[in-house]
Amino acid sequence: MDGKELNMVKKVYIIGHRNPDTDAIVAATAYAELKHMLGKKEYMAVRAGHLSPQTEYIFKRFNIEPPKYIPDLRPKTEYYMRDSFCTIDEGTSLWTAMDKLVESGEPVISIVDEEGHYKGILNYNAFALNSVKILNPKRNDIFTASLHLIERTLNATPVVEFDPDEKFNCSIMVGDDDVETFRLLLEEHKSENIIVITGDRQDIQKLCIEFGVRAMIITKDYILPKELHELAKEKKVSVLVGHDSTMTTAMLIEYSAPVIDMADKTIQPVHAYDTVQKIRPLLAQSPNRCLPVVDDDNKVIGIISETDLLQEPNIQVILVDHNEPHQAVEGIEHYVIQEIIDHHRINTFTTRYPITLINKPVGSTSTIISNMFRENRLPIPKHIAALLLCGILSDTLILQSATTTEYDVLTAEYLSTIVDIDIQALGNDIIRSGSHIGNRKAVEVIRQDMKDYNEGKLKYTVSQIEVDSTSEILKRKQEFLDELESARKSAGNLFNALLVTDITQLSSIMFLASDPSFEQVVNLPKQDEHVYYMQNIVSRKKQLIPLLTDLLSQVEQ
Ligand SMILES: [Mn+2]
Repeated sequence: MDGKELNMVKKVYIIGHRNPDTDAIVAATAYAELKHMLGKKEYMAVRAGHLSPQTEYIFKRFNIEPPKYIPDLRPKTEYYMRDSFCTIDEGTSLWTAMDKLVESGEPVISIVDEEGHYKGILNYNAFALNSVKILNPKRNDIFTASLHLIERTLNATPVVEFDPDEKFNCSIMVGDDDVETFRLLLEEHKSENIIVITGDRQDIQKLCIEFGVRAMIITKDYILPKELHELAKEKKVSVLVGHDSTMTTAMLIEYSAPVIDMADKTIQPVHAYDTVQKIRPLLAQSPNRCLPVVDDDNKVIGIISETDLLQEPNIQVILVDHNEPHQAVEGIEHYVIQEIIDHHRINTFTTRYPITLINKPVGSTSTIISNMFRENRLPIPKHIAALLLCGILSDTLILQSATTTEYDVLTAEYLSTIVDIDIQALGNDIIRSGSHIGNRKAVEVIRQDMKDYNEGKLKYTVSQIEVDSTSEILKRKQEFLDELESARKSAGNLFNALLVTDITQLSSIMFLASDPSFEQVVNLPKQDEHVYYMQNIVSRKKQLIPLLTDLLSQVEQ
């Protein structure tokens, strides 16, 4: 497989703007449902911010799970790692493990315990280094193994066997001396777990069994005589019979050590949630520029190398209800954007690939999504129709805002027949659910529906809230102005504004915290110090933003 295939797109996030309003959240939810109905399961609605009180009310009312919250899309390990990888159980013999390492073609294999927890890595460096230490003939051939591991490495058959899984330190000896000389040698190593490799020398075989060595390995398929077989059972001496010659057996047996003894246990794995920025230097320092990836439980779930970071990430995105980069979730520039579905002015990204860009001058993104169901000849499920209707009514102030088109009205009527709820009644419920300022902090109200804008080098924000009456917020005027001013200063903006729309009057007031260079060109009727009256203005994007853009052109840059 090449890298492209390995990093196949696993998930496509459908996501609205930061500080999402109802339209952004329901459009994402409904569009993901449409994709699922078309058999595309990899699409998933997510949200780039907290639910506003209105959106929360709607999801609760229709008993629907809101999209998952994603605080940012900064590149993370899980978006680049490969999840096709092999691991080796820590008890596997070094011989089998090396075989697997060579076969995998990877520079590194993770060693895990029975439950898949990370224990260390096997790579060629660790093998070479530990070979010098462990397979060193000066160390008297002492290494750890078990009879089972030896059997598997040598392909040997046990004829008499005791405690095959017990791990012990072995001293290997080759029984090729004269019997008396060999007896002295055995005496010398009496305290150790001796494993003797021997051929068809029955005198040596008998000596070893009587002496009570830990195990005896008979080479070249020689047969153990019946009486020695009985004696071995009696003396509890294990006997294995292998196919190879003494020389090959002596060499292979040392590869029976469990692989964990040859592992590099100093290498720390990376976490799936680690940012690419964090793991880049770790990869650069790692012996093979390649590291295992673990989950919260320290279980190995993938592998990542420096080359993987050069591939496209395995997630892509669809943007709904916005197209300006600074309104999108942080980190968006790292991903392929498949589609943009929106109803705002175009001030958008350049893309690397052709994309589906649907932008219609209608009252809500929900209107566009509703009609995509119809274009695909798919029935709109009742709960999705309810969400989409709320999206339209919320964005158009119950079909009254200047952005409302005939298309929105017809779509809302169509949806209301599916949901079987009166448009005006539902509209009143949802507008009211979002309009209570009550005891909420000014900062919370301002951030709930705040959008960032750029005009050349000038930056500003406009927040909006819909209310039953402006008197409550006017009583707390100073608190709101102070909050706008401190947010403006910390962001280095020209101004931060809050549009307070009175849904009973279909007019607004605007709180403005501004640099004097802008406020002096604002020629709107003043209702109070830094508070302007905006007759008949209810739409931020269609009425207020063009007006502000005009005023901005008069500011000396
Ligand atoms: Mn919208």
